[in-house]
Amino acid sequence: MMNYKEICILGLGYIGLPTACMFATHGVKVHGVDVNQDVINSLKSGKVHIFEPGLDDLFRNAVNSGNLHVSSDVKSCDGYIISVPTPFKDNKRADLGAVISATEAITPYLQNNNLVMLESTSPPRTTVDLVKPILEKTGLRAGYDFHLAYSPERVLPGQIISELVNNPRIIGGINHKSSEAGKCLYKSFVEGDIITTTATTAEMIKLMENTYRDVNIAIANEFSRLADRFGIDVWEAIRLANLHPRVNILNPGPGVGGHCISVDPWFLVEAAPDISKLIFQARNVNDSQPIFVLNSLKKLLGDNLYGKKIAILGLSYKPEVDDLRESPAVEIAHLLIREGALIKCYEPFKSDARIEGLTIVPSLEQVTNDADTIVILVNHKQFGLITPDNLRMITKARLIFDSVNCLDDEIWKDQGFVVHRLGVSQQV
Ligand code: SAJ
Repeated sequence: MMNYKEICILGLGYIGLPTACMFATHGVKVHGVDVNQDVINSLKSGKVHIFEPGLDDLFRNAVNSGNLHVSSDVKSCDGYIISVPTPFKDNKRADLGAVISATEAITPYLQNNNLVMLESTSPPRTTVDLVKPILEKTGLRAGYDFHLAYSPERVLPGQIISELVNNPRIIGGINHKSSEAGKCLYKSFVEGDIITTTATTAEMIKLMENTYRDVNIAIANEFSRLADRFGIDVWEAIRLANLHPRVNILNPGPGVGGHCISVDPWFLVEAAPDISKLIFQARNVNDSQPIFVLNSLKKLLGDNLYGKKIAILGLSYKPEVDDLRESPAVEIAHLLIREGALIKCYEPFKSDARIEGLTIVPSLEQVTNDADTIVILVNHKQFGLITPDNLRMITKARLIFDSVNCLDDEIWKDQGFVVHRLGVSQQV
């Protein structure tokens, strides 16, 4: 069986970098490659360019082990892992440009017995229909001369380090030998089960997982709208419904963001629009949840938001991360600006963020000091810990819209504040 002594990881982002560090700290020499020179410069100077709990330490250990090197150029190795982004274009079609360039960058170095592993989330058949033909231009045959497989990354941002090691890992080879080669590579650090299947099944599994979650969040978001209409508290209703042994409704919120769940279902819709209507509808429900937040705010503040001073708490796409990609909170901030509201934003996990058109300040004091209304858009733990006493000292605002159910409105009411929660009708 193949022994992978040195591998090249193309793409040093949220998945590629932790994966590179993991291999390096488990005795595999890793040559990490990124096309972004700023990323390479930052890593070379010892600085990790993304926030993920535990990653700084893991990176330091990887560098100290002497097994991790980073560079802008690919080099000859035993194995290659492609871990580049697959965003979608404006027309909701997958942008596979980075996968194509990364695959092309490998071809000059590809040799007999090498393994090429795609990790980027991709539409079904990408490994066999797109990656394989590019690699075979070398004259080497996939599955015979070299191994080719797809392995979805399934780690949850915020828990990447432990999930990389402990989650079950799916390896989909284009044939049995390729699956076994992939298994051999990942067993250097994966402690969860490593299960083999075909490349296209592995691609589909990844898309099914995230689509399943998206559809389930969509039903929770739709429930929040129905609850608002019928005069009930959606959070209480969900909590009680979930007492049923076979029901587990997820949390409604301001929408679904991030680079995975709000993107991946489109890959299925793109590939087979005639038979993915439910997935399409769920995407639309989640994508329109920021408008529901806006309309809920209008119910509270009046239709005309012009000149209203609003403090936005939270811009990241979900709690406890610094990632603003596809964030519904950012979208809501833009919607409020379009309505003429005067807004300031605070994101504790990325206080130096810059987004065109938004005023982002680095503290709770600064975001609330001249606000009339406070809008909480991300369930960061620290927002749930804010007390009426804290706020009273720093702002005259007494009206709070809580889109994530992090405040107890009864407690705040007793302290002279009015808290409205998303999906809780104002006629309760
Ligand atoms: N959200 C809700 N309600 C919920 C749960 C989440 O509105 O009850 C929102 C979040 O606030 C966020 C979005 O959904 O905006 C997505 O967050 P998430 O925590 O559900 O997922 P991601 O995108 O951070 O990570 C997902 C994970 N997939 C699944 O849980 C099926 C992760 O395991 C994948 O590795 C990752 O996508 C990925 O890279 O594909």
